Amino acid sequence: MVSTFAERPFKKLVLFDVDDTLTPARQNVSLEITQILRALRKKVVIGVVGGSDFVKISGQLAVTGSSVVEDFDYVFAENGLTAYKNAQPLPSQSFIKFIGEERYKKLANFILHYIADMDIPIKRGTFIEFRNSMINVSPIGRNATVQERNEFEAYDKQHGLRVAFIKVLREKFPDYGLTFSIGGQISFDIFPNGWDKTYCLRHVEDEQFEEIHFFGDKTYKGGNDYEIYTDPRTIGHSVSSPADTARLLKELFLPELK
Ligand code: M1P
Repeated sequence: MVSTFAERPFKKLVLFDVDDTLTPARQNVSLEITQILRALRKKVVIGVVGGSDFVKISGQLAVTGSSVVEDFDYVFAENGLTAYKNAQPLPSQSFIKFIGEERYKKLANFILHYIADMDIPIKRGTFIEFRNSMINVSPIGRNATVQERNEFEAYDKQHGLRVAFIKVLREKFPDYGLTFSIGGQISFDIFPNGWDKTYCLRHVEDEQFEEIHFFGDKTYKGGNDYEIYTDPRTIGHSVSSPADTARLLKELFLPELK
């Protein structure tokens, strides 16, 4: 088989989560990380796999004027349900087709009632974000500002709102075949079982990489990096921030930059 990436000296793929791995949460990538990724791409194949949709991932990573699909060999948005290889789109999947209109309506109605009954310090707007391959549910609402996000995250750490919400949803909809995953600060994602970040690995099988590395911060059980981090097909690296990712990349792949 002729590899698409024959010019790279190592037949390895390095995949990255976005928030708190390549960028601060919901913010843009730094010049330092961009330069490290460029150096890394001369040696190995690189990809990004995020829970957010393509527009958001693109906004966070395409800050130097170029496009995210040109800066990464693989771009996997919504866990790889929206995917690009060499800037070309790969087949995608639909949440609503999987779940069906009637069952979705029951789920959405229950979620909105539950949020209406939640007594939290503030609420904003967009409590359910409907995406191609998942829905994202936020008790405060997705229109929260950065400051409001940080406050909600701290409040939730104390009160366990999202964990309790997910427990109720699991009990109420046991036969829906859904996974509930906390990936960020103010929300959680709901998608069909198996449509977690390991989904993206099917898109890279044909290249037969010798190693697939994954860097992520939410690698604990229940975090949205857990499944791909623990998958036998990957070598998982748990990081705490973009600075930690940079440090580890230099140690493992780029000793010349140390
Ligand atoms: O990428 C991680 C998560 O980022 C966002 O989460 P939040 O808005 O709660 O910080 C969302 O896009 C979520 O879907 C995603 O998993």
